[in-house]
Amino acid sequence: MATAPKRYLVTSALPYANGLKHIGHLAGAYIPADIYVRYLRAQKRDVVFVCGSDEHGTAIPIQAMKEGTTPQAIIDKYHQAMKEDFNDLHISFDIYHRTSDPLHHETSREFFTYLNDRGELETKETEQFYDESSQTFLADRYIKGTCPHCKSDRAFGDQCETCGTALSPDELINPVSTISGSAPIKKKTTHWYLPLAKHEAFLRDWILEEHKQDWRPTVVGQCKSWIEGGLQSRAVTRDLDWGVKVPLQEADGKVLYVWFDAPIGYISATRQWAKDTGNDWKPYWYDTDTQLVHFIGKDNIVFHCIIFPVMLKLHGNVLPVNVPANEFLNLEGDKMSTSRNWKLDMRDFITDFVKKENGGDQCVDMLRYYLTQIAPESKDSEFTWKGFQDAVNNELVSIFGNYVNRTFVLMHKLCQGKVPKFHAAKSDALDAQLEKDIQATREKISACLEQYSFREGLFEVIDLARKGNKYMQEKEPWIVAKSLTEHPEKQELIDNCLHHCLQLTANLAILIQPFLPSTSRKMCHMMKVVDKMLDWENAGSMKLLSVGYSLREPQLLFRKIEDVEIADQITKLKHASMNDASTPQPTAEPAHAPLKPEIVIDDFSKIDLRTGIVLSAQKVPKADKLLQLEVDLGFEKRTILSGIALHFQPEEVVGKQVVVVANLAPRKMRGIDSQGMILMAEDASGKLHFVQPSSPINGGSTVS
Ligand code: B3M
Ligand code: ZN
Repeated sequence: MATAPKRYLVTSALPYANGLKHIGHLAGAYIPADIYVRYLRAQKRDVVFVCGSDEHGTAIPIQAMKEGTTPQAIIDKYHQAMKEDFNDLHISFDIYHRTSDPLHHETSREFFTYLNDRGELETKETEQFYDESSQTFLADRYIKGTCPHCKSDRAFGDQCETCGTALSPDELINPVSTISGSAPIKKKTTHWYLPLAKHEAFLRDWILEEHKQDWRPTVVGQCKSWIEGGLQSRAVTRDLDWGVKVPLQEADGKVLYVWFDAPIGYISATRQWAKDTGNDWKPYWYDTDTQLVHFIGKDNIVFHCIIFPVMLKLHGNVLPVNVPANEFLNLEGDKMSTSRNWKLDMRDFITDFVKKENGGDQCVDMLRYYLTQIAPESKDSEFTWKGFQDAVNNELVSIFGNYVNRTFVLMHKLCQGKVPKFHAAKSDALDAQLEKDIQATREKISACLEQYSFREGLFEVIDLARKGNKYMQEKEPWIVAKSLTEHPEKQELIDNCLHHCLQLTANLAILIQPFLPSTSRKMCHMMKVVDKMLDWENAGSMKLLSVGYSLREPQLLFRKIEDVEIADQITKLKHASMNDASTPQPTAEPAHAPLKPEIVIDDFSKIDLRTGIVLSAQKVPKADKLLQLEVDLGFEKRTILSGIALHFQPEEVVGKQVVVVANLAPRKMRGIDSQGMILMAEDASGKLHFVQPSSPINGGSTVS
């Protein structure tokens, strides 16, 4: 086997700081990179994971115009927001930098100067579109028109929004200025160009020969059609006042093209990381034993596989060893689109799931799970809320979570909460098979991750948990336990089964770690082991947990996703897209329930409202809407049936302060006397919320 390379530099595409990013971005460039990096770190390999905000280009001033503010305010707002969102979703960058940073300006100017001084750039005077009213040259997003390919009118000077084709302003049919809406004139201007055609032989050799096997076919395919379509010189400067100033006197009023400076942002980020941590950044960009890997979406392929590599080669840097670009993620049967508001922003998921009472880290891992399971690695794929619910409920909860939970429950019940001994003399073929499966799975997952096949790698982890369930089912320790009084020696069979189940649990914690880091950490807590156990080299061992070691009580790893949650999300999506972002709508009057007939104060004062605390909660058999609550009113405890089971899990309501109608006549439901009623508020989407005192208060306090 080849020796592992010295160091890795892993990058995720720098998102434009012109708006929040959606889960398509997350699935394309961030989650896979994070899995890869966590896997490398688990092997103690030297890896730096860089990203940051792309704060240049016409997209920024255009967004500022839309929001009626300055470009600086826009980048500050969205840089902060994106950084927080990535953090909330546990994307573990070593640095999240930004291209407005002076260090980046310096790095980009140095890069440009290096190329220009060596005659690698050429200048050309051409006629370009110009908006007379605003006295602006119309590059990129400053000009729009009809797409020559798909005839959509959402085509810009750099790309068609509808079909994704890369365009130049001259190709647009009926071009208009997006600043003034008027038809542009043509005006002469000089720019610096990167002559790609000169590097055709290099690109052919490097991509179409050297990497034709190990890069994704979709990536090689796109490169091939670019190369064969004839490589044009690319302008690397623009007439704009927003961006990195071109470091030449004769280039006054010009900035570097955003796609020239943005990828250099990977280098600036590495430099900043090195500065912050006292490391040397140079080996990461100059030593040939560096493995540079760019994670991107398919719309960025040409920049990362053709243009930036040519720049890197000319500048004497390392080239990427792979560019695992993903295809697109659709949403509920349609292309994700910011302009049509058909999308799920990372932030929306964070607000609606992660930061909800029953959310937290488990919801982060649920999203990471589903987005990896459907990752558009070889073709476009689709996010559906039903798919999300099925993945969580049928795989994470029913297979993985259930396996771990059963193992712990049985170990507490049948082995005094301790790791039992393995009695080799009683070992059988099932035990041996499980050992083999664990070994083989580690190898398979390693191979998948080394080849950037994250979907398949994740499948292998779940499949191993599935095998664990099967093993336990075949061994049936709970049945064996019934014959212990007559055959006490059978305890050894129980011990063997749970010993193996526990070692498998520890292995699963290692193997799931790159994908679902929080879940793995929760498992370590339950097993009372330190992070060190998660080192990848430990996977495959059947000695991870020592015999006699006592473990904690199980915690549920994942909750179920309820029907109402996904119904709410679909309603929200449809509602948002009706109120399309491009056509701001007046906010609709909130629908409200009609008022009931008037009452007098005496009517109201008959109702005795008291505060209480929920002591326990359980589902009522055969009544899917009811929870049976035990509520402490201070002076007495009450059993109350409440119709909230579709909205809350029993464990979520325990400990809650509530307001109870305390003098309501008892009512029998499902054979249980309900002694009161809990007050709930219902919002427009039908979601229930507890009516509560604003701060903790003794049970039994009056409410009036
Ligand atoms: N900001 C475009 C994008 O987000 C661009 C990526 C830059 S990576 C160097 O699709
Ligand atoms: Zn088009």
